[in-house]
Amino acid sequence: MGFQDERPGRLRRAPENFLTNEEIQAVQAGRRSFMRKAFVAASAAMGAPVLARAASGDSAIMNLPPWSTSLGQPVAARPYGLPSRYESNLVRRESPGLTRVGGSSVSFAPLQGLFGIITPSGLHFERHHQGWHDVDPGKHRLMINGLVKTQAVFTMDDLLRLPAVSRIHFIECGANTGMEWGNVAVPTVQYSHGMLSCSEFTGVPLRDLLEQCGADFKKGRYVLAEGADGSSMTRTIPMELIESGEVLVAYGQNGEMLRPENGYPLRLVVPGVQGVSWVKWLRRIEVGDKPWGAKDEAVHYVDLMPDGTHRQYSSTQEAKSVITSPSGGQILLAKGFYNITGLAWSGRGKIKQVDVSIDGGINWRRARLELPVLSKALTRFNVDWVWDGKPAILQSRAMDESGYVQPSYGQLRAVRGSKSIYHNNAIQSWKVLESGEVGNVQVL
Ligand SMILES: Nc1nc2c(c(=O)[nH]1)N[C@H]1C(S)=C(S)[C@@H](COP(=O)(O)O)O[C@H]1N2
Ligand SMILES: [Mo]
Repeated sequence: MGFQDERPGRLRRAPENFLTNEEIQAVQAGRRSFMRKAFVAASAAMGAPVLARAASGDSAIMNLPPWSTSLGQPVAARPYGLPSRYESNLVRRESPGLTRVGGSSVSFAPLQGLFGIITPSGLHFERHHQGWHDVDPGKHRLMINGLVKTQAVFTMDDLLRLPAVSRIHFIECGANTGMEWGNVAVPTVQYSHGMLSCSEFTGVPLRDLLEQCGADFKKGRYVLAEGADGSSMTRTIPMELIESGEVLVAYGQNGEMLRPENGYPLRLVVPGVQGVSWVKWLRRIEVGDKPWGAKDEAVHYVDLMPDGTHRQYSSTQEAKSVITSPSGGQILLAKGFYNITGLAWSGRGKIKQVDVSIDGGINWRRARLELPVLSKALTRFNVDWVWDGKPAILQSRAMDESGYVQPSYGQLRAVRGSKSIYHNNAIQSWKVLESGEVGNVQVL
């Protein structure tokens, strides 16, 4: 559902769409009228305007546009499909607040404009410690060594011949929502929660490869995963996770090969565990009897606790949720019906319940969980809301099947203090002003 607004070449899909910086500036400068028309029509789409448009003979339905009576593009015009040119605003973005050092960079997924639970591969967030590469799959190898009977080197062809599984899982960087620890309150859900994506991954269970090599599962309780890029990305993965069969050596993402930015041709998929363990451009797996204490686990991705100690090896992403629309940077220009929608996820299994509050956590209502609800995958929730035009604070709170409930900032800080960067799963609040503008606020 969408409609053309007065500017040529622009399609609005309110209220999910995210305003461009120019639009936000225009609104802040008080030039609201040019936007008002578009937003009123969309946000009241379920009411009188829909009927009025029919009665008055809306020219967009009465008159056929020229393309309706002419020849369309041939299939050959696009051997590989692309989004409509009207969707050019829905892109990954780099946070203006984050410095980029060489190839070390982050791009955030535009959660405010996505539907369902699968992230389109071209909008999957990116986190590279040393830039990305488009690796020749014919030359890529995976070595398995350490506490194994026979060391092995697999080509991509070898791996593609083995029995494969496909599973839908979320990946979240441990640093997602990190700015909020310092109450920086970045403006949009893209920047506050966009280091999060969910795909169908296809590959071979790492357990099967280790069995094939005769791994010593008794002594070898840890596995090192090493990437081939310049960042020397290495992470220790506990053997229990691998024995469960969940950890995949994956080459597929959403039905095609991985994208280069996401580790083509091979990455580790470690469901429920923070993104850094999902080693991209995977080239070596070593079985060992103790954790390696590599830089990316001993020094990075650690949590500074209130008593001054560092919590290392945090791995499971605890239950978390966020309302993606209405969310920061969006504007409601008319009272009336809105579909509050968002995402919930847990590294411990399935989401069991999501509650939504429109008054900053005083009253809670249960949201509808949309199917499928999968273990360690994003779950879409929706709840009906009729905005009365008064200020409101929108929040969502997830509970997973282990009974864990997503904490408020007060509860999280009581345990974790406020010096952390990583692993922030607190309840997010979006404040709706009387003007309809939605912004990021922190509620304890
Ligand atoms: N080889 C390698 N693997 C890597 C990284 C990297 O820089 N190099 N970044 C890690 C981090 S910190 C995250 S959050 C995820 C991001 O995966 P994505 O870029 O596919 O979203 O990859 C992880 N795997
Ligand atoms: Mo990360």
